[in-house]
Amino acid sequence: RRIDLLGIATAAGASVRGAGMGPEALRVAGLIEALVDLGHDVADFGDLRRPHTLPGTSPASWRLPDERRADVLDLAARSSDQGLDILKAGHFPVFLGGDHSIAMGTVSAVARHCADSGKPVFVLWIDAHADFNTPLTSPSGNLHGMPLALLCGEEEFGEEYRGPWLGRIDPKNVAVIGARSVDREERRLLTARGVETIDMRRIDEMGVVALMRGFLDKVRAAGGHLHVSLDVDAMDPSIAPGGGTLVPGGLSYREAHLIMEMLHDSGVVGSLDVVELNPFLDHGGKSATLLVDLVASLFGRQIMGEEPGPVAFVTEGE
Ligand code: DIR
Ligand code: MN
Ligand code: MN
Ligand code: MN
Repeated sequence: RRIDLLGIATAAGASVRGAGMGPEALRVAGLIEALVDLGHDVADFGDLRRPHTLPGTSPASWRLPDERRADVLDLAARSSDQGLDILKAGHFPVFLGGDHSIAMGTVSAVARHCADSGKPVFVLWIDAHADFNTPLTSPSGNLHGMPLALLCGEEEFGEEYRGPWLGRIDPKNVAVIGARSVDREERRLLTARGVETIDMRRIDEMGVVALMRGFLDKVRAAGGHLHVSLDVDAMDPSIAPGGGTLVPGGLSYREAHLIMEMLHDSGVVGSLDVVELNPFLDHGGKSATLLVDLVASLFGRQIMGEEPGPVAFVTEGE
């Protein structure tokens, strides 16, 4: 099955700049080579981005919240449409962020695609945060803390967030794993909507295997499409320093890989986001390299596995 890469080069949803460089850092860290080496066909569609500074607009360093929201929503509409095209072609989309607000568009693409085929959509949100704030509950106002709430149908978003690009998911089909920084009102919403929140304490007590099995069994029983949204800050900052909102006490190297290995073996994953990598804050590509290795595990790399070897690199537009 062909893998189509689409970068969404933006930090408009974040408070810290730099995540806009994420897609290129993932390429430099060898993402395409790793996938080709596993025997996959890969096409790279380049990056969606917004003009940096137009006459009469602010430079990025003092861009106003309204302008940043316009960037987020424009990119969401475009990534939703382009993601839908990739899925319709039967390819596996890998969306390269960008801050986590890009999931407003990427998950929408998946929801729209599956609405056509009647397949239930499940989402595994691997993140230190739950990203379930609304404009009313958010303490920061940053849109990268809100994508899940929008996608799950929370109503406290203005008209400008609605459009044919927006898809909807069922909060009961969402699991957040790796959480350890959840805001008070956000926590109430998660509980009220029935989002399964697998926080770090549960992982400490039960281990990722039992917890992942429970969720994957549910997806399989429903015959669902699983979208995985991987935020670099899910991992412990000691192994993944390249993020703007780091929280101590995250997933270890092996816990993160084990999640990816189980996701591969499940056979139910149909789309992926890799988000919040901030190359400006990263230490010599450490986090970018970790993310590439994690994606490789998701796509079949095994410690004792046999690599089929390179197959083909499809150039843009083919
Ligand atoms: C916080 C931080 N919950 C917020 N969220 C982050 O601003 O809503 N999400 N960093 O990735
Ligand atoms: Mn996030
Ligand atoms: Mn996060
Ligand atoms: Mn974040």
